[in-house]
Amino acid sequence: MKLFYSPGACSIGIHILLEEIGAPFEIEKISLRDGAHFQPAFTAVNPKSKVPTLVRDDGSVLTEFPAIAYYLAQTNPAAKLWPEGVEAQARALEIIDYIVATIHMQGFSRMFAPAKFAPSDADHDKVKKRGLEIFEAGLSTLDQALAGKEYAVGPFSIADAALFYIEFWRMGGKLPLPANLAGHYARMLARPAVARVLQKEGFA
Ligand SMILES: N[C@@H](CCC(=O)N[C@@H](CS)C(=O)NCC(=O)O)C(=O)O
Repeated sequence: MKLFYSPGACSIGIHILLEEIGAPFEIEKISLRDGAHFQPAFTAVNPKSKVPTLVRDDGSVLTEFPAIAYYLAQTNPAAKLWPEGVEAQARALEIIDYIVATIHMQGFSRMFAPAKFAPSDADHDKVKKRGLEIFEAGLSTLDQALAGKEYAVGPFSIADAALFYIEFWRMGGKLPLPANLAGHYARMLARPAVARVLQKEGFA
């Protein structure tokens, strides 16, 4: 298996899941900053020009964070990445969808790619401001959901890998996290798999 990632992008969550599983895998850096995701060598693999992109052992390509996380969890049951019981499973999916579809796509994307939301440069500051509001409201909602919990829905699961990437973005910006997320982020940093990923992606 090979993961195409960009350092510190949302692909870091999938990278963590692969490290948690512990089976051999390859990684290939696609620097979003350098526009490598638009180069033919990568669009031939994923025409969506997005990371995470997973190429499986049979050569087939899987995209979209929730789909990749679900696939890895289901195909590696010993790693216990998929929560037990329908309630915890539904809650994990609820958190992942909120992170991907709302906090990331609606909030963070407005902050980092305002041109996708407003063609005129004159509107970009407003778009970025709205993105930050959505991002912060999302963090606050998730902080409440994490109250009294070590991990998102019980033991470590795919939901925690998604949570980590938005926590990482916040701390990368050196802005504080709300208390429950700060505790979760610290627990994530203490996991050996997370430490290995941060080192491999050039953050340690
Ligand atoms: N919905 C996708 C989002 C993936 C995504 O937007 N990834 C970002 C990096 S965090 C990316 O590749 N952006 C490049 C671009 O949009 O040009 C998923 O869940 O995997």
